[in-house]
Amino acid sequence: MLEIQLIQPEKSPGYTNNSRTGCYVPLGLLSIATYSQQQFPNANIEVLDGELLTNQEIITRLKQNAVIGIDTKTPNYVSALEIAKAAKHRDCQVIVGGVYASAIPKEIMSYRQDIIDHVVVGFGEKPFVDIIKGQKDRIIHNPEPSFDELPIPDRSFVDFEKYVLNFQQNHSTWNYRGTNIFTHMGCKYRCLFCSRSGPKKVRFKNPHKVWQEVKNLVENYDIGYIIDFSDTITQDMIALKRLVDSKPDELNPLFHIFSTAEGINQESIELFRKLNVKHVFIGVETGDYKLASKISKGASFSPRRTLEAITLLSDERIGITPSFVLGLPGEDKESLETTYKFAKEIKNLSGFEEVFCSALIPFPGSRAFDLLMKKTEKPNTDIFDPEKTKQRWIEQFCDVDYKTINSYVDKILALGKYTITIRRHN
Ligand code: B12
Repeated sequence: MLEIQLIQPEKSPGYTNNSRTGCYVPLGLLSIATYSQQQFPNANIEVLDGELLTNQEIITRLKQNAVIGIDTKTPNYVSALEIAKAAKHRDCQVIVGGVYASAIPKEIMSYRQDIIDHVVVGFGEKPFVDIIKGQKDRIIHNPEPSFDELPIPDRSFVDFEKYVLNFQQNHSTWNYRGTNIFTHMGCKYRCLFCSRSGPKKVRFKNPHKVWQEVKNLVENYDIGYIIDFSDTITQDMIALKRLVDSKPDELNPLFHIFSTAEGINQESIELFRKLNVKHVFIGVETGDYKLASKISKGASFSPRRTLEAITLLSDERIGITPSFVLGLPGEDKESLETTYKFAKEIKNLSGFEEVFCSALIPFPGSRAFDLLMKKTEKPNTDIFDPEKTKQRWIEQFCDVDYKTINSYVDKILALGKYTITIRRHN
């Protein structure tokens, strides 16, 4: 029998958990699992998630001669390699995909051809099935999504209730049964630090299909809070309006969405109200005007514009999750202090509970990574450890040291109750 195991590795050794850990189902893998099951009805398909299992537990469960698909992110790539190696020992076929593999497919293929058979760049559903059917190319590109042809991800491949309970436990004051979906992919902005591998132009899913998925989550899983983990929902107002207009009246879960400050105005606030938006994740990044102008987050991006957007949301009683990136080019002690004061001002204005803050990580695939590689010598490796790359970036681009930046990360995180960061502790 065809055995397929789809895996999100545990974060690499030393990378810590945060308030999001174990709360959200691995949707990309669920989508690949659902499509593969449709194509191979007799296959035995399993999804193993390193947000709930240790890498060791995952390795113990690997089957002999299975097809193994591994999702890669920069902070889990070392763990991904550990799994790939163990899978090869069991004569498995090993396929990797996800944001990290999509950014450096050639490096991966040249350093890991002994343990990795194929790298998929972009959307994985069809290429994964093609490989099982015999496609021989080692690197396969699929940059455009095929939302209309793909089935709705089937949540029964995972222990869905476990994620919902973790979400409740990790966000105790919200007391919602929450889960994640996505409505679109791709982003028109080119933020310095972003490495999301989506299509160049934003693509929204068919709104009726989105509501069908939401209906299923509300009616069959008793979900009351939906986190749309897409890129930025206000970047195409026509598509957003279409989504809102096709919402069935009787379907009213709360929504958590992502938006840039630029996209928040009276028109979008009106749509948020109709959508029942409870929280907006908003990239504040910095309180410093000069640094803000260097990020490429839209022509109007500035701390003033951000404050206007948050004021509009707060007046409407819509909560926010602000996100800060410290260590922008030219960052110094003074700009860090300015950003910290700005974060406190935002706290007073909005009373936020959830906050994201990290030192800038030049993820492969981001402009920051390219800038760093241009300035220093590109190491001969396929492993770009986030913490090390972060330190090299700070040395090259900032006028303040790593330790001081981290102390400000901690100060900003301390303003929130639910905190999200990416850092390795040794
Ligand atoms: C939701 C989310 C999470 C959730 C759920 C994770 C999940 N697997 O779905 C949670 C909160 C748990 C999470 C955790 C982390 N995340 Co996260 N996450 C996201 C987010 C916002 C959306 C992902 C999503 O659902 N996309 C929709 C689905 C359908 O697409 P997809 O997952 O990308 O999968 C498609 C393709 O990538 C590809 N694919 C993926 N895997 C595979 C595997 C194979 C074999 C194949 C063939 C193809 C393939 O095919 C899929 C279907 O088309 C993205 C940002 C974004 N907008 O993409 C960040 C993002 C992917 N996460 C990121 C990071 C850093 C993390 C953490 C390390 C953070 C942390 N310290 O906790 C952890 C790592 C957890 C782990 N154990 O590996 C970064 C990755 C940056 C990078 N280049 O490495 C991103 C890009 C956000 C960012 N900072 O910009 N994340």
